[in-house]
Amino acid sequence: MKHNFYSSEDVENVPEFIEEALKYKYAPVQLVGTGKTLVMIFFNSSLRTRLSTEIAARKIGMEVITININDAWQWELEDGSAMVFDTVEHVKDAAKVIGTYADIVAIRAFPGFTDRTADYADKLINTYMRHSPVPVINMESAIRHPLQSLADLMTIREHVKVENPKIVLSWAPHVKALPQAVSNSFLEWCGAAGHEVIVTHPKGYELAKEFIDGHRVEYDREAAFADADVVYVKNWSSYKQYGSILSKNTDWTITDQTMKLTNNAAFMHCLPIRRNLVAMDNVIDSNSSLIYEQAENRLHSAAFVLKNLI
Ligand code: SN0
Repeated sequence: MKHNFYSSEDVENVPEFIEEALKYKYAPVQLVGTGKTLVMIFFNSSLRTRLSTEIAARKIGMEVITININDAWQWELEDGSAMVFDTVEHVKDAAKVIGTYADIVAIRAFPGFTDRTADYADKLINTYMRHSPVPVINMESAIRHPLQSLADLMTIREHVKVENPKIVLSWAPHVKALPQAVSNSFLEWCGAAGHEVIVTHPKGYELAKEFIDGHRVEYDREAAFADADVVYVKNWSSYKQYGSILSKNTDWTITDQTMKLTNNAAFMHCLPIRRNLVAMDNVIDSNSSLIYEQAENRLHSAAFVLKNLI
């Protein structure tokens, strides 16, 4: 594994990495993190990421310090700008200073949704990584959520016993404009693991080419769901009309009728899920639902990544 955990590109062999992460899940705990400190920096809300990463770090012996950025100085990302407005500290100064205290740094920073080019350059975490003397973990940046995707693929490997599963990524309605990060990373990691994904969504919700390449878009939802073995559901806002909500069409809510189109597919979602909007209670709570298995694997994916970086 490379110096940082930012995307699937930081892992040499993704299928092997998934297998090793699963072995590590059931192996006796080793205190490889003793005497080391993880600093977690949050620009946005978190439940699973915050708890699973902190508990994973503590389990292998690390100390953990978490800061919510609202409690700290606002960071400047541009080089050479005169900092006469709200930003107080340049990200490169923060990265260099934190790197003298911490052994690993983990960052969550969602997209701003005002400037697609800036969001897709993933400026905050990339600038931070460039200046950080210590490894950086992506805890969901503007465009990627690799810890989630690793846990998702571990879950598929463990629970979906079909040789070459048909995996569907389905858009679902939402009341808020959500990031594309979870969907982008799911496609990226599935591709690296050798799975082609059938992506289904209303017109206008096409994901960025760099993530959709190697996968297939099927606008006909029934055709997409037919014989599926895995249905991964997620809302995302439009990439084309960047950050917009183009549809709140509840025909796209996942119901037991939708699931009946599949080959008794596993239902997956990264959580938090808006119940009876994204999917109905009886789907979320069905025997085919893997949502808690995915969430549990967040602990093991984080522990495996931390161990590798140490
Ligand atoms: C985030 C997202 O990227 O979609 C985090 C998912 C792991 N989800 C939300 O922000 C949900 C917010 C809401 O209002 O439901």
